[in-house]
Amino acid sequence: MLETAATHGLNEATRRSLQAVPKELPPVWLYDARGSRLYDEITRLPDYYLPRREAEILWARSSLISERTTARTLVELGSGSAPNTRFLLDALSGTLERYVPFDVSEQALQDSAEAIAAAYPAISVEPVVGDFERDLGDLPDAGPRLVAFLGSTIGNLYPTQRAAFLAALALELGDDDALLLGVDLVKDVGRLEAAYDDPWGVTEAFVRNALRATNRELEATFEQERFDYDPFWDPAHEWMDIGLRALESHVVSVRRLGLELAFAEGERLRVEISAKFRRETFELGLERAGLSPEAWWTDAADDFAVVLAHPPS
Ligand code: AVJ
Repeated sequence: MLETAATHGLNEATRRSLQAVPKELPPVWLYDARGSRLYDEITRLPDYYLPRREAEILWARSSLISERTTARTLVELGSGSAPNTRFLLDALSGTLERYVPFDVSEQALQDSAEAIAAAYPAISVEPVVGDFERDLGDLPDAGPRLVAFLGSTIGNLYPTQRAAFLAALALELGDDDALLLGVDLVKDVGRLEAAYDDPWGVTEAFVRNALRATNRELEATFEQERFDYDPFWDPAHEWMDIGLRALESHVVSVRRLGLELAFAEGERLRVEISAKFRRETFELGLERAGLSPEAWWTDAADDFAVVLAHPPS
């Protein structure tokens, strides 16, 4: 693979994560073409309630969102295959001219861009391949813009990363732009753990796919049989800690990074966190980033929230 500025950034982030304690892989490795397909399968699992709760909220609130934002451009960060975006595209049909899906997975992006372009011929679909933590400067500027970040993907970020990301976004947004966030809420531990450990092994296959991707792209030598799938709820941080645990002590090399990684028996490799939120602290975080929370909508069961925020005028 050719080393571009983008892969260089990812490679260096991967090096830092693998040398951290605990060892970690950046979650971006989850979303190659196969990983994006597996994630689509996750969204249909009975215990993975997130997309359905978000759909319930968007279904009820999208016309209000449309009235309040009158968006001409809809930017969607981490769009993936973007099933819930259609609620927004439908509701915004009176003002919307352009849809800009933004994702790291080129394949998922192309597939969803084509599907949306076919279903919404009046809208110009302008996909951007990028990492929302690095490439926010590349967004088109025809306002009013609505920037949507759905599915609780923001839960993948650590608190400091989240703060930096929201602050960077606040600087990008103009007076008539708005931000729409989907966030998963703290709830019963049993339900959270069930959402990340299904009996069919789809979630496990999705997480293990990060090892396949790094083996392929970084010439790493991870062996699946030497790791167990190990997701758990971390009550102190209020996030799901999702990763793998080494079954025996062994060494993994990551040739393209020049790393030899020694795993002890029982040592973990974290692949992602999935933070869960509470209203008060989440809104405080928005304000600290320079954003004004304007609406907090939840589903009937209070499982999930959709948040509308503006840059302060
Ligand atoms: C795509 C980050 C929202 O955290 O729920 C699902 C990823 N990982 N099952 C989540 C995921 C395992 C998902 N996000």
